[in-house]
Amino acid sequence: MRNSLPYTFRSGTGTVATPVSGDARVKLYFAPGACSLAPHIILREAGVRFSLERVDTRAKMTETGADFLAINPKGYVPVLMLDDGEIVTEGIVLQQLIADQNPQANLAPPRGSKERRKLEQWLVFLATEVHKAHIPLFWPGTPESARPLFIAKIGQRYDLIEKTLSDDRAYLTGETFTIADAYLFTLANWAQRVEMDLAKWPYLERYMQRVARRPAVEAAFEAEELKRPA
Ligand SMILES: N[C@@H](CCC(=O)N[C@@H](CS)C(=O)NCC(=O)O)C(=O)O
Repeated sequence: MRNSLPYTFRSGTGTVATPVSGDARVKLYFAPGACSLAPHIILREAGVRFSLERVDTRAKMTETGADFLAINPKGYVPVLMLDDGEIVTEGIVLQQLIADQNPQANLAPPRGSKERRKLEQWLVFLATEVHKAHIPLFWPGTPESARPLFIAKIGQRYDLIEKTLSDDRAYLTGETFTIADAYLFTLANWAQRVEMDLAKWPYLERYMQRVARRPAVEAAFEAEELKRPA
């Protein structure tokens, strides 16, 4: 069945929870290569101590046998469990929380600033226009005839991103890597999976290579047992 296992980009061998630090204060529930890769990269960029727990989003079970719906009734990753047990869901909320709690990492401008509003617009654009446009492509029941429509819509969004990157900026909002870059990288990394060729967007393609070389990204790929991007 086509794309019946949307987020297992490479079958992982790990079957136990993956402690990243012996003194982890927070836990990220993730599925390999899914949108949870964005907060995973951000946690590493921010130097946060955290642990990982893999989720089977179809079976709604975690790798330790926990009922995932009891952790997040919405049934999807990412989920961040804070050190006091608070459960936080919704990717762009997690991303901003990690950035705001670790301002030294410079992953988001201060709240209320003009620069922050620009970043927030990118985050919402990525969540609602790019991320969500991919989801039907992962559903096993999506008719073949509908796939080109979704792919064309994602392509339109990449056209805009390409135009933004075409002034040779290193990252989406300029020369500084932000949480929006972790998110865009995670989403555009699905291109092969949904049979899109990023060569059509050369600035985006080069951007992907640039972000892939960041140590935090390499470490996140290794921890999620993902195949390294080309
Ligand atoms: N609104 C959520 C959507 C998260 C989402 O789409 N998660 C996907 C992985 S990328 C998932 O876990 N899907 C499994 C499911 O919905 O059953 C967010 O932005 O965090």
